[in-house]
Order: sequence, then C-alpha cells, then structure tokens
Amino acid sequence: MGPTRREMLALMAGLGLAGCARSDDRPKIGFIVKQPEEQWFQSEWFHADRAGAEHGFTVIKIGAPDGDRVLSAIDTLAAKNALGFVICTPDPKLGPAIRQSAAMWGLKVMSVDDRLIGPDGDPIESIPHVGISALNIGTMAGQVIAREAAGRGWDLASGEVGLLRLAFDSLQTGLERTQGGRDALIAAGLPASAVYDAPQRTTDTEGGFTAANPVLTRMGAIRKWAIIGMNDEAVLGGVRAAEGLGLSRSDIIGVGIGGSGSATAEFSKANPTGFFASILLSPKRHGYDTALALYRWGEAGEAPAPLVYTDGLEMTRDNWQALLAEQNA
Ligand code: FCA
Repeated sequence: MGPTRREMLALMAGLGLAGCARSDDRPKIGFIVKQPEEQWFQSEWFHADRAGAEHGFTVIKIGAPDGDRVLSAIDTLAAKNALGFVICTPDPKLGPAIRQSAAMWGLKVMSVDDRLIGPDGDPIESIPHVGISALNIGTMAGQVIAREAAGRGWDLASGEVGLLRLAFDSLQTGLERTQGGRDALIAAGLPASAVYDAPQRTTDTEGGFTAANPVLTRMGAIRKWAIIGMNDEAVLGGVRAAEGLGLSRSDIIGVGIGGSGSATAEFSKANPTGFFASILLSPKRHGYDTALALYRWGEAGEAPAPLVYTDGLEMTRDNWQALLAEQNA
C-alpha cells in the first residue's frame, strides 16, 4: 500500500522546507476567498499582506470558487505547515466540511464576510467570524436612495418609481443587506408593490446584469428606477441593464455596497452615471485585522473575538477620495 494522504502531505511539507528555507522561515497563514477577481477580495488580500509584513508572517492567498477547491486549498495549507486560515467561503453550507478538514490538520479557522453554517442550518458559533452589519448597511443604502429621490423630486408613493432588488437570498448577509434597503424605502413611502426582485445566479456584475435585464424589460412602463443589491457589482449590473434599455442617469439611483475599486472606477468617470453612491466597507478590518487575529491565535494561542460586525460609510462622487485617504491613513 502506498503512503496515506497525511504522509504524502508531511513529505511535501518536508520537501518544501528543504527546498526554500529562507521564504519558509516566517510563520504562515492562509487567506482563502471565493471570488479572487472581485475588487473587494483583492483589497482584503492587500491588507492581509500588510498585516503579515508588519507582524512577521506570510499570507498564502488562495482563490477557491467551489467546494473542491476549498478542500484542496486546506490540504495545501496543511502541507505548507500553515498555522490556519481565514476564509470567505464560496458556499456557507461547506461549514461542516471546512471545520472537519481544519480540525484534521490542526489548523485554526476564522470566517470573514460570509458566515459558515452547520448541518442544522444555524451559524457555526465555534468558528470566529468578522462580517458586516448587513441590515444596518442595507438600511443606509435605502436611506441614501430616499434622500436622493426626494432631491430629484421623485414621488416614491406614486407608483412611477420602481425598486429593483438584485437578490441573492441564499446568502444570509445578502438577504439582510437588501431587506434593509427595501424596508428603508418602504418606510420612506414606496409601496411594497413597487419592489421588483431580480434573483441573481452569481454575485458579480454579469450576474446582476443578467438578473436585472428581463425584469426591467418586463416592467418597461416604469421609467424611474432605484437599484439595490448585496454589493457594488450587483448594482452596477443593474445600472448597466437600465442604461441599456435607454434610461438616462437622471432616471436611475443605484446604491451599492463595498466602496472598493468597482465603485471608485464609476465615480472617477468624467460624467456621473446611474451608480449614485456606495456604502464603503472596511477591507482593512476584514483583511488586516482578521489575518493578524488568526496569526496571533495560531502563534500565541490568543483566541479571536467570536463575532465582530463592522459598519459602513456613505460614499459618493463628491467624497470618495477624501474617504479613502482617511481610511488608508
Ligand atoms: C460578500 C460579498 C462581497 C462583499 C463581502 C463583504 O462576501 O459577496 O461582495 O460584499 O460580502
């Protein structure tokens, strides 16, 4: 019989150590994300690397868009003798498999952004988590829209204004974000019957566009649209679909969530677009703080806070540069 998987990995780890002793001197942690191409995750990685540079550890960054890749990423981290990993999972239901695999290799695990759920459907409370205050942040997005709509003289109660909700309801944080936005607009006078859900299959811009297009086409009689979604990409997809159907920027108020590169690229355009604002989140708290907490846990046994929720700030074309300068100071 050949070597077991564990023996193979121990061997690989040994070879790795022998082959490149210098770069392997520092302790290592993993940082696994579900969508490495998304700006938000690039920002988290950037800040995680900074934490490593400032505190003397190496961050192994792995993109894992599905369950197989998550499990092989964990094996790779074990082979590289990492202390543990921070993860934004491609699917919260992988929770039990992730927990089991981490325990098998003796790796510490923390989740970020999307919380892992257990076999009972409840969050796995034993895995420390850093997430956003989803309901509050969604509420802020809705309030920004209500204020801008009032400024433009839109009558939310008239039935002439539609709210397009890009929906990714299988993800708890996604559901709460857009529920907060919808409820804030209903509180501001929008009838519940003017809310149109557009379920997304993926949470990127293309997923937002593909979800929005048929809904906006079907509701072609409505010529003023508010657009919310779980992140900047979803809302951008909705805005692009509305523009594609001939609506001008003055007929669209899209407010995203994130405030990373996808939003700032939009604010940097010479002319404003229907992407009116974003709620800026803190990739530093989600990237730097989580990486450092995981490192200290693995290295010194200091357990992280079990649950942290971060908040957001309103970001528009007018204040985005000042806001980012403050954040990065
Ligand atoms: C989720 C979303 C990301 C980002 C993050 C904070 O993981 O998919 O776009 O909003 O939460």
